[in-house]
Amino acid sequence: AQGKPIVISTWDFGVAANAEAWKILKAGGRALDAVEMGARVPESDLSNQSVGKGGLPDRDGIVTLDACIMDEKGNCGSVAGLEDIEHAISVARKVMENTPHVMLVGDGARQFALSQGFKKEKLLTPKSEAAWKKWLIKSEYKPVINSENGLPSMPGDSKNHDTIGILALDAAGNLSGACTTSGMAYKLHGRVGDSPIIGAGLYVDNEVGAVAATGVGEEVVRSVGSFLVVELMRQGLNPENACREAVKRIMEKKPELTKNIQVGFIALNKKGEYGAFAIQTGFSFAVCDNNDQKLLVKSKSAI
Ligand code: SD4
Repeated sequence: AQGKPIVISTWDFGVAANAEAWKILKAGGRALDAVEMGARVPESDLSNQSVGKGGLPDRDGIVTLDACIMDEKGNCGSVAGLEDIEHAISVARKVMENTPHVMLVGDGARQFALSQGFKKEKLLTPKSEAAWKKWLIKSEYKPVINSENGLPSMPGDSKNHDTIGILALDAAGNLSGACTTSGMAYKLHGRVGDSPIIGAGLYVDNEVGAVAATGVGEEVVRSVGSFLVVELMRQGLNPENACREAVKRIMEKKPELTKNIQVGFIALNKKGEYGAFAIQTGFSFAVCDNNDQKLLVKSKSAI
């Protein structure tokens, strides 16, 4: 499939995010606005415990958000370890547009958000607090492979989700991307994943394509994953093969570790062709264009 406009997003909740982004794209709007508005959907959705409000906390019980955004001109903005603010992606956009910087962290990011008019909110919901208290009993840090269809975080919680990465190509032919998450549940306080790191969790090159990552962020940071996938597309690989090659490199470095973790990439090129690849099966991603709104699930295919 190919064409424009088009928007693709990670995981099942990408469907709802795409629907919001599509409102902007179908009206001829800018990819940057589309990805921001799309990313805000799971940020406010309390039913997922991995993005924005309602996200699972770190091991000290504090919800800290990581997010970044990048536009067609190579402008980017990012926040890491952001507390008390629901829409990390919109704060990242303000960093991009209203400061001379790319990245703000921790209390500085929070103060900046408040100065920009964002409201202070309690991000830890009773449901996530209960999950954390249950986790404290054993205190084992074991990232779930696909929280979409892997182990529930607590009884009765059949659906949990991961990071949202969302990539769009607008009617004008411009690419943008956004990535937002509460990070790995029960991480050390102060841990930053791949999602707010330009080149790791997200990369956009308007000449070539856009890429976002999900899964265990440490492996994505180590491989500068999203930048790598963009560069592989520049060398001529189609989006799926570029994602496959990046996954393969991660697996080859650590064959033992990668048996038990998930890392996945989604990619969209300048022509509107898209693809994805992940270490483990069950990686879902959502696609929305003029023809269709669909959810695709990657089954295991050869590396
Ligand atoms: C992180 N990449 O903080 C994120 C989490 C994630 O599927 O995507 N989980 O490492």
